[in-house]
Amino acid sequence: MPATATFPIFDALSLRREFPILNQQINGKPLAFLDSAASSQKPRRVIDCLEDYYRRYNANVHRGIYKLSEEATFAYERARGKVAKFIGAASPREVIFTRNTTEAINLVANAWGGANIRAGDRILLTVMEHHSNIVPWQMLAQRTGAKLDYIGIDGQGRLVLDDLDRLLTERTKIVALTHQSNVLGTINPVRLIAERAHACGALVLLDAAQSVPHMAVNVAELDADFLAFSGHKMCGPTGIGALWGRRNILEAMPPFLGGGSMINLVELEQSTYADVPSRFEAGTPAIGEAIALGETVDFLNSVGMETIYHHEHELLCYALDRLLVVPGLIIHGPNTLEERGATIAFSLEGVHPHDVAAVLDSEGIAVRAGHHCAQPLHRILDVPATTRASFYLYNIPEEADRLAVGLEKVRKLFA
Ligand code: 7TS
Repeated sequence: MPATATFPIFDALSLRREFPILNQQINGKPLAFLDSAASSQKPRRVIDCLEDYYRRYNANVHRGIYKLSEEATFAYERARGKVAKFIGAASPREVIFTRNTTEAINLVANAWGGANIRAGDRILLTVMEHHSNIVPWQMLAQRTGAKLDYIGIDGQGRLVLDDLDRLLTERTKIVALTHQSNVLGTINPVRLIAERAHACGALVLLDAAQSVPHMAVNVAELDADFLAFSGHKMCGPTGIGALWGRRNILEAMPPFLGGGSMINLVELEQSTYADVPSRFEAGTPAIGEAIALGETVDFLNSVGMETIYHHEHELLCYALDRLLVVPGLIIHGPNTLEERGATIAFSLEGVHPHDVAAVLDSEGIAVRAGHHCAQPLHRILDVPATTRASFYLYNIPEEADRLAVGLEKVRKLFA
C-alpha cells in the first residue's frame, strides 16, 4: 500500500511536493494552477493507490469467488464507507458511486423525479446553478409537465431569500441548489433553505461539487435529502463521484439505469431489483477510481477539512487585496468574505476573458475563461464570459501575487 503522509500543521509548501504535476514550468515559468474549480490536481498517494489497484488486484467486484475479486470488492466497499463517514452519512448504504456530480443529479431527476413529479408540480432552482443542476430538471419538466422556478440573486451574487419564500408552495416538490457557486464563490445558506423547503414538504438536493472539496460537509447538519459531488474536484480521480441520499428516500426510488449488478432476479419479461445502493450501480463501476476516492478522503482528512477551509480563506482574503487595486477589475460575487469560497470570477474592463487567460497562460498561470457552464448566471451578470481564478489547498500567496502582476501585464498589452 502507498505510504501516507500527514500534515498536522498546515504547510502548503511541503504539501505542494505531494502533487507531482505542480513541479513544472509552463512557458518557461513555474506553473501556478488556479483552476481547481474545474478539476483539481492529485497527490502522489492517490495516483499510487490507483496504480496499485491496476497493478496488483484489478478484478471485477461483487462477482468472483477468487482472491483478486474479493480484494477488489473489499477495497471498493471500504471506499464507500470512507466516503460515507467523510460526509456524515448515517450508513455506507446511503452512498451511491456515480461518474460525477452530473450523473448523480441525473440519477435523482430520473429515478426520484420520474416516480414523484407530475404535471403542475414545481421544481425550485437558483439562477446561479451549473448547467448540470439545470438541464436534468428541464428534461424532467419537459417529460412530466412540471414547471421550473428560480431563486434570483442580489447585486452581490447572494440568493434573494424573499424569492424562496415567494416561490415555495405546496406544489414545490424539490429544491435543488448549489452549496457553493462555481463562479461567484457564494456559499449559500443551505441549512436555512432546507428548513423552509421541508416545512413546505419539498425535498432538498445539494449540488456539493464546489463545497465537499473545500469545507467540512455533514449531511445531517445540513439537513439535505440528496447531496452530489465529484471526485476529480477534491484531489481524486476523474470518472468517480457520489450521490448521497436519505436511506428511506433511496429505498423508495426505482432504478436509474438497468443492467448487471442492480438486479435480484431476471426473468424474460420482468426483473426484481437489488437493494440500495446496488440498485443504482448498474454495470461494472469505476472500481480503481472508487478505491482511489477512498484514498483521497484519507488524504483530505490527514490535512483536515477545517485546515483546508482556513488556508483557502486566507488565500481568498490575500488575493482579493491584491486584485482589488488592479484598475478596471470587477470582481463578481459577495464582498462579505464569510459568505464566499476561494473562487474569484472577474471582468477586466475592455479585455475579453479569453485574452486575459491567454496572457496569464504565457506567464505560467492557469485560469479558466468562459461561462463556466453557468450561462443563465452570466446573462444576469450581463457579461458573455468571465475569467476565473480558483484556489485550493496547494496554492500559495505568491501565486496570487503572480496573478495580480499578470493582470497588470494584460492591462498594459490591451491599453
Ligand atoms: N456543479 C457545480 C457547482 C460545478 O462546479 C460543476 C463542475 C458541476 C456541477 C459538474 O461537475 P462534473 O464533475 O459532473 O462535471 N464545474 C466546472 C467548472 O466550474 N469548470 O469546469 C467544471
